[in-house]
Amino acid sequence: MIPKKVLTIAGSDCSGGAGIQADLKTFQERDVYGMSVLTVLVAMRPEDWGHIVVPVDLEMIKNQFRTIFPGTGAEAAKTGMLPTVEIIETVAGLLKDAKVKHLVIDPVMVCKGTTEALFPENTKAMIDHLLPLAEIITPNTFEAEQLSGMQNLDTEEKIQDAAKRIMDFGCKNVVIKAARVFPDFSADLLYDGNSFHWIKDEKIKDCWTHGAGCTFSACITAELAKGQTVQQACQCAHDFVHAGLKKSFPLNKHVGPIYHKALSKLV
Ligand code: PXL
Repeated sequence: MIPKKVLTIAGSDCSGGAGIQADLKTFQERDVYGMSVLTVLVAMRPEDWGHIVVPVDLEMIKNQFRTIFPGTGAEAAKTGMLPTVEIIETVAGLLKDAKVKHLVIDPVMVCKGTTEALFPENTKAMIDHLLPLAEIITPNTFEAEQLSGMQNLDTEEKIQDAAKRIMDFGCKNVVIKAARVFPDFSADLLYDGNSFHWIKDEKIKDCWTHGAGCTFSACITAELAKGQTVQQACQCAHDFVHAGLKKSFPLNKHVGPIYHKALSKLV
């Protein structure tokens, strides 16, 4: 059995919980062959966990991409942190030419532990260039607010409305991660252009969450590569992250990642 090949186009989180590191751990757990195009290096100051962000040279991003397309091929790809407008436009152009079968866009705008959007000017570039290519886009509620122009996504109706607005930018499916919104349950909303599908679960209180978003989109990418439907892939990603959150752990005094091995240890 040859495993399906999948690609992540994302940043390096040297602390290992998010970014490329989370994606590759997830790919391994989901039994697909992970490959990477590195877009940015992120380091964290040990004193306050402030982020130091260094974009990768544009030519080197193109060279890495060519190793995979046309050099190798992949069944599915995802994007994560794309640090500049120029990199977003370049990656979008490369993906368009490569005609990737399944494309998952994780519109990373913030890192956990920081409150401001890292690169606010990138939102428009994502909307213009990346969203029209996406089979599915996976914003959290903050990112969904930025993309939809809505505020305070704190009810099911508002979240559904935001999903509709985001769909208008040309993607085929939207899944909004709303784990923190409701006091008594965690929830993700999948919208396919016709109907709303809520995935609800028990609320996990006081858990560490670093890397949950990257892991969620990576799991969807892996499952689409293996031939699952979008709805099956989202349910699987929900279960994978939920199990990982239950076993998340403190890494140092600033952050704690989800545990990528949790689901496979359960079954
Ligand atoms: O969780 C968002 C994220 C994505 N990608 C990289 C990151 C982070 C947050 O730390 O470092 C590379």
